[in-house]
Amino acid sequence: MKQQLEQIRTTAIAEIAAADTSLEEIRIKYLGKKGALTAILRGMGSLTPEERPVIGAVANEVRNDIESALEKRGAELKKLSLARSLVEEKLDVTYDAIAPNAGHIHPITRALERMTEIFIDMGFSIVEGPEVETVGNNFDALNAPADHPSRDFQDTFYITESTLLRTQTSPVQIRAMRGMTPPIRIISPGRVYRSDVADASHSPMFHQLEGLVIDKGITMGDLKGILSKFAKTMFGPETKTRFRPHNFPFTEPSAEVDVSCFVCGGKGCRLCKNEGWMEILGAGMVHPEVLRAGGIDPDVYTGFAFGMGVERVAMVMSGIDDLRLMFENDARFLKQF
Ligand code: 2U9
Repeated sequence: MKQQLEQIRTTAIAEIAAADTSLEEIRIKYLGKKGALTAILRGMGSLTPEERPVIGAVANEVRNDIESALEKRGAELKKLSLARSLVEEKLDVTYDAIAPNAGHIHPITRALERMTEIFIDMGFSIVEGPEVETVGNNFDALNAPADHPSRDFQDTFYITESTLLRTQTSPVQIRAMRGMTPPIRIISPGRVYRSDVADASHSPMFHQLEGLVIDKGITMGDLKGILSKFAKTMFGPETKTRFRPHNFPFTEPSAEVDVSCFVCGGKGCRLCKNEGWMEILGAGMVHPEVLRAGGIDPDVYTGFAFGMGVERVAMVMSGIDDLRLMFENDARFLKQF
């Protein structure tokens, strides 16, 4: 039996030393429940009481030797495999990374968020309202004459005789005025609808951002200050603003507002079509009749209002000259932003 044990030790240790992969099979072969050493230990019952401690001690020794040989070879193999992987598995740090397929913020949303943020920073609050409006809020309260062309069913999407898809966000501000007492300082961003055929500069749905300030003693100077600050923050600190007289039913006096081209600084370039200026806004002092329609006494309060098309701002900011690109949602176009 002693000889058998010695034999097991020699062959096991030789096998372990030669092993170059997993040692688990060898461990089971010798030390497992049905292993060679276990089988011998089981046979010890047939030994004499004198032989038993002698053979027991040898068997323990053989087990310890096999275990430490397994441990030693295990550590060697681990080192070897690390060394091998360091040589074989070279990392190419110049390899092109696979970019995650992230979504993009749409240029219209981006422009709208930036514009809104600038007015929030100047102390304005956001008001929102329904896209389906009454003719009363959309036209009457805004002083649009009964025969004003914008009222024509060819220009406006009527739902019934007295309801329509709002053509501007001003009715939201009419609603707000009725529920507030001045000072009022609000902006109304949102979708508006006009019965236009889509082309490079028209779309039957587009976004507006309008603003309204009402208090005692508000003047055209306040309007100029706010819009010039907005233009400088939005388009760059060198941006100038230019007011040209215009006519809107809801403001008096009214103006169209141009900003100096932020690409050429006013010299003339492709973006501003050699004008040096870009029209982006309309504005004016709120008409007394509109104040009255909003429940505000025009003998006590004055106010200014302005409005701009968000798509127009998004287009000049991203140098795009066809509005349809904004709505086609071609991923190849959107991915550029
Ligand atoms: C109230 C009273 C007056 C909002 C205003 C404009 C001038 C304007 C256009 C810009 C381009 C519409 O999107 S666009 O086609 N808007 O020129 N909007 S003043 O005036 C108001 C608003 C609310 C109670």
